[in-house]
Amino acid sequence: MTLTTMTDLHDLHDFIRRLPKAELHLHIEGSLEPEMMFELARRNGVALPYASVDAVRAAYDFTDLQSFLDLYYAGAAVLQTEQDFFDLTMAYVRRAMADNVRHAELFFDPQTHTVRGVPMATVFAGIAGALRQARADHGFSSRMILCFLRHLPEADAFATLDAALPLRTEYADLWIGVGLDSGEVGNPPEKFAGVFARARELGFHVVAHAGEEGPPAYVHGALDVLKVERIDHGVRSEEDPALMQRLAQSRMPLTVCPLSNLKLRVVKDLRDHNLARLLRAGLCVTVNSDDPAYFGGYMNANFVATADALALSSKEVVDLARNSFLAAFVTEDERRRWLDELQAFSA
Ligand code: ES4
Ligand code: ZN
Repeated sequence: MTLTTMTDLHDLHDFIRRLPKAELHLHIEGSLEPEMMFELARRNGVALPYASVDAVRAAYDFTDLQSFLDLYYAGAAVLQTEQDFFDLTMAYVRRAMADNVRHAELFFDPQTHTVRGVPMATVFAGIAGALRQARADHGFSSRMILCFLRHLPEADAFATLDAALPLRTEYADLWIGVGLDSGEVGNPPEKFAGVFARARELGFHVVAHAGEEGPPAYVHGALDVLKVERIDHGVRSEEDPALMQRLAQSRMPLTVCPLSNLKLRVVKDLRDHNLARLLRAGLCVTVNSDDPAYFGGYMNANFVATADALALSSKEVVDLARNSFLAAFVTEDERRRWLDELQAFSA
């Protein structure tokens, strides 16, 4: 590498770090760092099947989505009190702010917690408490998206929505949408047609994971049956040219998570990732961290690794950040403010 290209890369990395951006695909339970896992296990008297923080990190050698989910659900068992959810969320917000994330939409999985006897109200209070404090103290903007676990029956999703609805008024400033996550293959969007119709009638925004490990048909299903407003991941859409046309024409946002796709072996090398091709085909692509404590990096790590592996231009990096604000579930005033900031930054 020549000295000039090294300087250019350093400049691009610095540019990425300072770039204002939004994160739209983040599972708050996936931001549980091993250090906090140990701290909460100690605080709550929970036994962990690991001898040390290093042993936890060593276990993060995944072969596919399910091999990750097994550890992710086990790790979440240390989350018990409102303070635990508060601390988890505040730790994420600090990392996000350090990466110049202006706005974050947090996925949370209530079923992972209610099944262990943690009340729905405890989960909401802890996460929302931290997000409200971050807004008051730092002007950090956020929203919450309740995700249904797709490996469980639709009836469980209905019960989860019913259990959360009494809290809607109290958290109206934050809880604005529902999503669909967990093991994709064998659990197509159509399984959740009823509960998504109900959520839409209630005025919630709707998103779903589709085309991460599942086929393009699941992306079609999420669009046609669930009527989602964004596709989470969606990288396998590239296998279906008609779907690519449709996504480009509608500017349907895709919340792509490059380091997640690498860690879960959706791609075997970041240089094989199709993010740049999707972007260059006119799709509304965004970059996100998914489960940063498990996949090796928060927002800027995802941006930097992707820009390097795919030789993204500074214009493309700005396009990715602009897409994140365009795809956010915020007021037009908020959107305008961030787009103006981005414009001024990149001028
Ligand atoms: C997830 Cl990467 C991913 N895919 C599907 N469901 C999830 N839950 C947490 N991370
Ligand atoms: Zn995800």
